[in-house]
Amino acid sequence: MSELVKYSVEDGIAIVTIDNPPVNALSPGVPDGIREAVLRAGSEAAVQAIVIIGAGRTFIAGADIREFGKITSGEKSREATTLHPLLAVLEGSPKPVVMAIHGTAFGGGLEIAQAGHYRVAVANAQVGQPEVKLGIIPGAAGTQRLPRLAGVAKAAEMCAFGDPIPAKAALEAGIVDRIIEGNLLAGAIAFAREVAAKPAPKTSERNEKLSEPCDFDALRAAARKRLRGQEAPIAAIDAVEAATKLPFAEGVRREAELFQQCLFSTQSKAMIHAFFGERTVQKIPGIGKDVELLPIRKAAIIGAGTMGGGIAMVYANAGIPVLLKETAQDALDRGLATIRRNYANSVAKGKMTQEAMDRTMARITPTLSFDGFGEADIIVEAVFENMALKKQIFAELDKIARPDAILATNTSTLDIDEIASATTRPGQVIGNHFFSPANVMKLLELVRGKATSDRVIATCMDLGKRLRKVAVLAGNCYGFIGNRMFAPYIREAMLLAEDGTPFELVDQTLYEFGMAMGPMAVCDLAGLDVNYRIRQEYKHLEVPGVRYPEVETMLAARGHYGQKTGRGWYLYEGTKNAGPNPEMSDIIAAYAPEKSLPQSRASRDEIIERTVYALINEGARLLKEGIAIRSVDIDIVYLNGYGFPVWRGGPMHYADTVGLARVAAKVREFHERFGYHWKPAPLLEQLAGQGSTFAAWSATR
Ligand code: T1G
Repeated sequence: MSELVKYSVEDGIAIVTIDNPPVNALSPGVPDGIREAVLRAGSEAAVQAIVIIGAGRTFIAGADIREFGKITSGEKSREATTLHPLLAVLEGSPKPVVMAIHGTAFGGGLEIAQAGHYRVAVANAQVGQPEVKLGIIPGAAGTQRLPRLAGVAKAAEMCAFGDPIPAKAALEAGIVDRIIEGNLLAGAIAFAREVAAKPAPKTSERNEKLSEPCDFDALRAAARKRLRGQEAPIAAIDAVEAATKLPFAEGVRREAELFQQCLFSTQSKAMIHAFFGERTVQKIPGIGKDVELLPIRKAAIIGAGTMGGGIAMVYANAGIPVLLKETAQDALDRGLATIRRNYANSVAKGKMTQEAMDRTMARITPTLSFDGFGEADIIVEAVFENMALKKQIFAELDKIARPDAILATNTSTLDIDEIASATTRPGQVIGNHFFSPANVMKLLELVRGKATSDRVIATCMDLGKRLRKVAVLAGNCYGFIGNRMFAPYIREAMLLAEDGTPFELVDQTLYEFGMAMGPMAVCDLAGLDVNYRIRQEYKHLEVPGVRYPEVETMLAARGHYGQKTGRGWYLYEGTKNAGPNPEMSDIIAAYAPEKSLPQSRASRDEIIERTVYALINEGARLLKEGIAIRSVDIDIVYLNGYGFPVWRGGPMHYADTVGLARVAAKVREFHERFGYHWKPAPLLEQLAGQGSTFAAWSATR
């Protein structure tokens, strides 16, 4: 028996244990190991039934995703990795096969479990077909067996959206036969004894649920809305629908056709890139797993505004008691009221019980003083974006915080080193840039100053996971990774508008490209006053003679700040967009001739190239400067903080997909047409000239 799959017999019950840490993926050797073990059990007279279980923390979590690249590159054939021979042996076993599930039975793991005759699970196990999150669909008959176990509508929903369900729901749906209390293996063996003498039910022959109603077109519409632009969810629904129309074997063939189409799509390559990217960014060159983490048991937040209140919720949600300090009672009361309202909304939507809300709220202690800050393991400053104020606060913290406490700033653009210079412990100072709303957005930009210690970085990276955030480490520059790149993206969107392209067309085009919102709508959401203030603060840095967008500044100067005032690029009724603001069109119509701006309407392609390639060009500069460690770090920032479509993999993966030669040629063209801002980044030119990619260059870092 292979090391990956172990075999033993306990009083007539064969036990097949998969031992392929960390998640028992179906890596080469595992499917064959299971098949050999089941065949062996079938041939041994003493064996009456078979239990299949995962070692370590989980049942099988799916196919080995790393194998897909070998298939799409032609290094391996699809046939070499198919699970169908194993599925046939499982379902055809003369002795009943009981699947014992703990942890996550996902993808191929659940498909193997479905080919078994029975499934038992511990209460905190989860089952799911999350393949669409990788841009593919179940490829081992999951779309054919799951409707036979759970019914067509439930199966179609699980395959289309990829969301896992807990064991109890799986029991109710008919996917799991029993919840095991206590020891899973013992419970599974006892269950196996019970069913040993009974005829083993073959899932592929259980057709009674296939006639259950399912509105496939309504589900397709829901998938197109919720997973806008993604192809795999529709393919998954098509595959499940085929199960209701075709015999099992033909349904499996239809599933295989759809799986193959998805596997070779650019969307799947992008989404697999994103999956591994979220894990790659946790690995910091030069900071190994041996670095001892600082214990984080208590936190303190300074500032109970939108950001501070959201950050306090993040800590409370993670089970970490947190002090929340303000300077005035009314501000503190407003902050607490907002937090309470947010939780109450979750309770009203059934996302949280009242008891959980009360327990979580109790972890937040409002205060007007620094009492208790001496016990905090991490203190996060979340006050107004003003350097003098931040330095004053850090100077005070330097006196009252424990020497090993982490002093973090939530600044979105300001210089970490300058803030750290207000303390005697710059090694303990780090940027913790949350994205608004902090209790919702997944991205957390960690910003290392010159002196930030490895221990503080490693601790904040680990803490990011506890806070259920995707943490990415950035170097210290204006805007770090996200905002530094977003500035040229927004600039180009506005210049397109000033040059005659209707700004609502700019927004619509980028929305259709896959961005969560168009650039002007984003500015209205963030508040035009934010850009206005930043522009005033940094106007002295603007290059004389170089053109910068003006019309938004003109609108903000009139007191129109977007959603918060009801008028910005668009008109608003509450948060509802009530259409383009005619006043903005008037401003542009007056401004263009005044500045002798030639007016032309850009094509949709040019709108995307002018905005997205501006992101890419700046991203190439960040890479060269070391502000971003790898191109995938930039991608993960944009996928989790800026609404970039996951099925395009992020701006740098998108550039690699388009081809750097093509991107560089366009950047050079724009440089000729628009000058200064479009100076091609040297790294982009270099890699384009070499026929290379950002990913390949990053792999050498
Ligand atoms: N293949 C290869 N590596 C995997 C993997 C997988 N399926 N799942 C996780 N890893 C690696 C991961 O990259 C990380 O590596 C380590 O394991 C720990 O993962 C045939 C075609 C199971 C919920 O989509 O959702 O089956 O960084 O940090 O937070 O029809 O991993 O340590 O080097 O995420 O405890 C379907 C994907 C595949 C499940 C555990 N299955 N994995 O989360 O640990 S397609 C999935 C997860 C398929 C079939 C189709 C999560 C997890 P490293 P981790 P975690």
